[in-house]
Amino acid sequence: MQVATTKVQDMTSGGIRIKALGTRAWAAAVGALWAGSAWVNPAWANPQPGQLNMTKGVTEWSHEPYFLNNVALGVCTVIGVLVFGAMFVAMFRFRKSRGAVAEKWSHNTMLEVVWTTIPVIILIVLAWMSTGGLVSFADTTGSQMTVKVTGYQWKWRYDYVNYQGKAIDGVGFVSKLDEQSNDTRQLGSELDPDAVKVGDENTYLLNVDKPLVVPVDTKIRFVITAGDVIHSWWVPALGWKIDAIPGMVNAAWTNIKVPGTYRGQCAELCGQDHGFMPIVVKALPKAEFAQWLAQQEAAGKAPPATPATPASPTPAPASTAAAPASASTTAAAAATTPGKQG
Ligand SMILES: [Cu+2]
Repeated sequence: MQVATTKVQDMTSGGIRIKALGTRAWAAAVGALWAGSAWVNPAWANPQPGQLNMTKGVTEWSHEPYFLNNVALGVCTVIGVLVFGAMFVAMFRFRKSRGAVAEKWSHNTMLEVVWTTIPVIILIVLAWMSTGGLVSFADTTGSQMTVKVTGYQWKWRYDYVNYQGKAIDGVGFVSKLDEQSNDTRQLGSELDPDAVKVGDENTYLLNVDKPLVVPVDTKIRFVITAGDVIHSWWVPALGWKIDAIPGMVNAAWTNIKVPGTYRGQCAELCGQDHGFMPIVVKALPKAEFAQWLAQQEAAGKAPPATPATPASPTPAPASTAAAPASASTTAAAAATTPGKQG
């Protein structure tokens, strides 16, 4: 099994180099643990009403935080039972009315060493486990696609930057709360939130007019920022959320394994309509996505641009001044200009 390859690995993430001990080994171990069972269960995708635990998610990476959460929850439960158990035994069995007399000693070195060392060990183990996960999560190298996500009060903008090594031109849109949810949420609308549905799924405040469409089985890099205040882009099924901060670009990646529609919300209190800027990610099989993208690119170029007037005196010198005379740049400019207009 791959777990044996526990080497110190160099990883680059947003210009920060992090050395992670055994990240791959850890990722492989988690992968092996969940392999086979999980990808195919759509019930693990979107959180359900009344669901207690996290969702396991549908991406290559999402099982890792799910697993870590369960481990940490298990540790907390065991500690809770032991500590509260000891407390209740002390309170009831050794109470004054039963004639208990308090001991006079106040320190026990052995006991103090033990109850300091054990938590330290637990914390180190948990930190080691989660650091490996965080490092692999932040490593966006080898991405096959880039999408820029920008948070605004109170909507999201998605710009498709590149796909499979090719730059994408002019595909980007604003994604905001769907009309039915928006009508229903208005004060005094008297519309029923339970009636807002897509199929059987109640999508009140969880649907948008234009979802972010992405392909499955593709390492997608998200670069995330904001135009006004801090937002946070969170789709539980992807396994992470990341802050969208004005003036900063955060990066994260995902690789969705199951086609489907995954819903999320802004997870940073960002103003009065914070609760009304949902996120919808629609993951399509690769062929369908390629089709969708081609349509979008065509549509982006379709609007009748200003008539081609190459003789106009102002643009011509400006463009020669901006790109002084390299044959290849001129050719590139010549190639792109009609493309954009046509
Ligand atoms: Cu927000």
